[in-house]
Amino acid sequence: MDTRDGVAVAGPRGLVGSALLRRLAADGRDRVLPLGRAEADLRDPAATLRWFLEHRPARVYVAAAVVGGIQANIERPVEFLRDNLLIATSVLEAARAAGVKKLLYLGSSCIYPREAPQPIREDALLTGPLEPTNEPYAIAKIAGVRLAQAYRRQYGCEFISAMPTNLYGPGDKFDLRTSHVLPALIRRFHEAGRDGAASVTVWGTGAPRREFLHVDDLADALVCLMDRYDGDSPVNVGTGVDLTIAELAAKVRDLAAPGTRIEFDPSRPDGVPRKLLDVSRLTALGWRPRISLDEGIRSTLAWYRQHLQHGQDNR
Ligand code: GFB
Repeated sequence: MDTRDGVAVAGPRGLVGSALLRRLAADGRDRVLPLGRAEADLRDPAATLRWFLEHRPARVYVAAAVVGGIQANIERPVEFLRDNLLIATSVLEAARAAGVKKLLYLGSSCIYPREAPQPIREDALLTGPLEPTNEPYAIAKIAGVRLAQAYRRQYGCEFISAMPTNLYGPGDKFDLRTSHVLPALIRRFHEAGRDGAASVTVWGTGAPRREFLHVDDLADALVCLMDRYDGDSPVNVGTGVDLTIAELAAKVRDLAAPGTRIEFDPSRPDGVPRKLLDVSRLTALGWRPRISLDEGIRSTLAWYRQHLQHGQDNR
């Protein structure tokens, strides 16, 4: 019997994977097969292939990756480059060998050139030098995207890839040293409110612009792409709207610790000056984000506070 009726989520316990599990469970259409560290070490091609041959999923979302904020990228370049390369090579090859019908590989908006024209179109890939603070991660993700395209061309595999913008939401990492900016701000302002601190220090100049997408909107977009898209080009996933880090900090402050003064620490890296995606390819498929940034920050702050209360802070 061909049991290829399930959908595998590689990286089911991360920010993206856990959102995908929620989205797929709500859908109820598919048998969902979590593929995390407990199931197989995805850096190991033989272990990964064994899992695929045993479970034979019909479709696969590749959300497994070593990820982190600007500081983690600077401190651990080997894991960001090596582990992400290994994950891409072993999962895509196992999916081909096991006859997976469709696979969606997750890239990232940071794979585009640092000076790419804004909003960034998919065809800006590899047209210029990368942002140095995340080059190892970007190189691994570019290799993954190119590998998905190579499997399409050489083997006719239905492998596609998506480029999400900066993500946030429940289940994120709130470690101040290694997290992305939004969870770090939520934690800093929450703690400032709790301790009655007069000010909060935000890294960099506050001038860089970023686009933020709630991870539940991302999961919805990925399901849409899995259902409706089959092409060689990666597809950007974002809201099409950005703001400065200073504006973002003010939003979090107003919700978590109104009245707190914001100070900037320009000795910390700013990273890429702007990173706004052109999302016209995705919106042409009829997809739109549903969660506004204000609503998303409010619900993520509530999630953080609730999980702190239960002693499950992600430190
Ligand atoms: O989210 P973030 O670490 O990643 O930083 P990138 C975004 C901006 O927020 C930078 C500033 O300009 C930071 O200097 N920032 C301000 C802070 N305060 C903080 C803070 O407390 N923590 C952090 N982390 N940032 C990442 C890549 O780049 O984008 C990853 O390094 C990934 O590989 C991700 O691709 C989507 O947007 O600069």
